Amino acid sequence: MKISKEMTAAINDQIKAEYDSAYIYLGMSAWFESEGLSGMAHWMRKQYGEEIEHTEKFIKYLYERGARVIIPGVDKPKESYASALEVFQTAYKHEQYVTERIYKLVDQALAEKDYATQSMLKWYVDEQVEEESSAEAIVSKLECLGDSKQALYMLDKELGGR
Ligand code: OFO
Repeated sequence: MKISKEMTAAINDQIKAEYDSAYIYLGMSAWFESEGLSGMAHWMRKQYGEEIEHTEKFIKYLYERGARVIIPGVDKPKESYASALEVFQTAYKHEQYVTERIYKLVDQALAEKDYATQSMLKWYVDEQVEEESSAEAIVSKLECLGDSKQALYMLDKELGGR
């Protein structure tokens, strides 16, 4: 069964969203480097790599379905932040937004009775649980640290081990 034009367009749109995510995290990584927080910069670079993998998974899926992939332009990410807490709060909010997008894709696949796309999307539904929970856990830790520079550097070291 051929994938619909509408589903193909929606997945291409999600490919752009995943590239945008990758760039957002790369931008966050660059900001952490400029702040001397190399562990957090490393964590964000790893996240960048994961987003590229998410992108490539969608691209491969469209190829498998014989559909046309459109490689998108990427939005320029934000350059600076007020604090490490703001960065991770932004990351957490962003992942909630991506989850909503994935759920909309699932809704569309269900409406179209596109069982193959539903099955493929299950991986992303599960992945988003992990994405949200890891960002939220770091937000909680940063909220506990308050203004302690020492605790911030200890957390930085911990995140460098990702
Ligand atoms: Fe691709 O999950 Fe984050 O954005």
